[in-house]
Amino acid sequence: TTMDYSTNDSKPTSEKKVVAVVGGGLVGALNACYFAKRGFQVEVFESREDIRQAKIVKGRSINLALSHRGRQALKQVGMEDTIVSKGIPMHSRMVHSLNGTQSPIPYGKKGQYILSVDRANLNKELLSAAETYPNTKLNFAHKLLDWSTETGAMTFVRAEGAKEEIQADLIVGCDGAFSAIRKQFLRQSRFNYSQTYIPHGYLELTMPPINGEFAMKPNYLHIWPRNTFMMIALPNLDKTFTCTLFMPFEEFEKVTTGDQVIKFFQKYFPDAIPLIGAEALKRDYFHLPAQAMVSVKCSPYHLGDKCVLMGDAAHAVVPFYGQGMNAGFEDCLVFNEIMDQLNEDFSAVLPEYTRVRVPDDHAIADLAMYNYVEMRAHVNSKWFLFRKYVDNFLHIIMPRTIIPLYTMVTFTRTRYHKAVKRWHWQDKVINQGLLFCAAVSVAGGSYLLVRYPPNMPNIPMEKLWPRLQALKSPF
Ligand code: FAD
Ligand code: EGU
Repeated sequence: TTMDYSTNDSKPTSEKKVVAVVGGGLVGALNACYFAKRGFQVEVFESREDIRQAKIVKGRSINLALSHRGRQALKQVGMEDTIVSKGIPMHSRMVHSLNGTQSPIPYGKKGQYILSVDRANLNKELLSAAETYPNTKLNFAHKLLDWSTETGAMTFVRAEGAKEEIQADLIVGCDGAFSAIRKQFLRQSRFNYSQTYIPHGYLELTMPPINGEFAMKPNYLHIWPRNTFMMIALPNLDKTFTCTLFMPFEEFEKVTTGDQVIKFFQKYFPDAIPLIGAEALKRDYFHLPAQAMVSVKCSPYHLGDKCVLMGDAAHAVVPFYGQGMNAGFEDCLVFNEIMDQLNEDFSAVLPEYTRVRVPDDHAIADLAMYNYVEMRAHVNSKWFLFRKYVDNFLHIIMPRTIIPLYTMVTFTRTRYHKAVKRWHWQDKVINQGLLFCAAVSVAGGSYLLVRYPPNMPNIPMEKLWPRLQALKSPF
């Protein structure tokens, strides 16, 4: 038999260091697989109970758009096929106009698509995958209270309120946008941090099947762009759609009765009323309050050789590019690549991870915020359709020169900051192209005028004057 010495799995587990992954959400669970695959002793600490046993999981979005970066990260731990097989491909957006017209706009070439995946299922599958490694232990109902930057000791509160102290060689903070691990970073000198709540909130509504079938075409990301208001719907395996309504909290506050909800939908999303159902809409709209959205940027992502942040803990982004989870998954993949390059030496890997990853995560945070501002400011359905047509058209006539930004972001692993740079460069090329076209038109037109002068009646000046006078006053 042949041995594969290229992997780092050769050391016996007992010699390997202990890695504590704090947070068993999407990124934490995936990270557990990555560290377990390398042979570390992995301990996952999650504040919630085991979601695989819990009945209903409250909290954020029900489904998410999974794209290339996320898939590549899943592939590396052998999870891509499992997840993709339970995802629903979305080949195009379906843009809903106010008058009910639906216009599809493909994401790319045939065979290029994103996937609608169920968040809870994805989380469960990743936790179970992590658990298949004998060197992984999942600790639920462990809420991190604080940790010591001196000793590295973490303090957890258990369900009954009892406290527990735990030590590890490396702490990986995957505890989301309101990270408790990050609190210690904030006390460090030269740590940069910014957090911005946007004025919009979001609300999720379920669109049930009609006669056992999807109420709208299933293989699309449905979108109702209405400037300040926006709705998005992603399909689920149970033939429902999850609609996410985005609008300013100020507007949410104005809608307080069932009748006002119907009035509001009649004005902005009339075609969705019969699909969601007027009665369900009146009820479900008030089921949960609108949720806030926050954008968090910070740097560095590491503290010495002891602790590193990944996923939303390092960079919460607003959901207007469908990249939060994808970027978080790519964090794990990039960290893993650096672990290969630098032989798992934490004192070298952690700073390198910060150096490589901060510019990219900051770039996607900025892009998502830019798209939020853009959509809110002037994106109605006509403008959205127009922009996407122009993007696709330019790409078709100059496939190598002009690549739409969302294509680089969604369907490639082009580093986010490189994608932004290229986007600016493409903008310059397009503008210069337009300027060139304008110049050619003017020059060509002038030439033709001189070469083929139009046959003008030759009127002497003294006869022209009275004519002009006549034009001015018809009386
Ligand atoms: P989380 O999913 O927040 O997980 C953090 C985990 O840590 C949780 O399980 C939590 O219980 C646990 N935890 C928290 N505090 C502690 C503590 N003190 N001790 C122990 N455990 C703790 N992304 C996409 O890629 N595509 C999309 O289409 C998309 N759509 C979105 C739509 C909306 C409306 C929103 C809000 C987000 C969307 N995202 C999307 C972003 C995506 O949800 C996040 O980026 C992703 O969930 C981040 O994963 P995470 O594991 O870093 O954080
Ligand atoms: C928001 C909420 C359409 C899931 C951005 C596109 C999103 C998703 C777009 C949510 C939009 C907006 C892109 C994808 C995706 C588009 C994208 C946004 C999934 C620029 C569950 N966005 N989202 N862009 O191009 O690249 O279709 O909640 F409306 S997937 Cl805001 Cl590709």
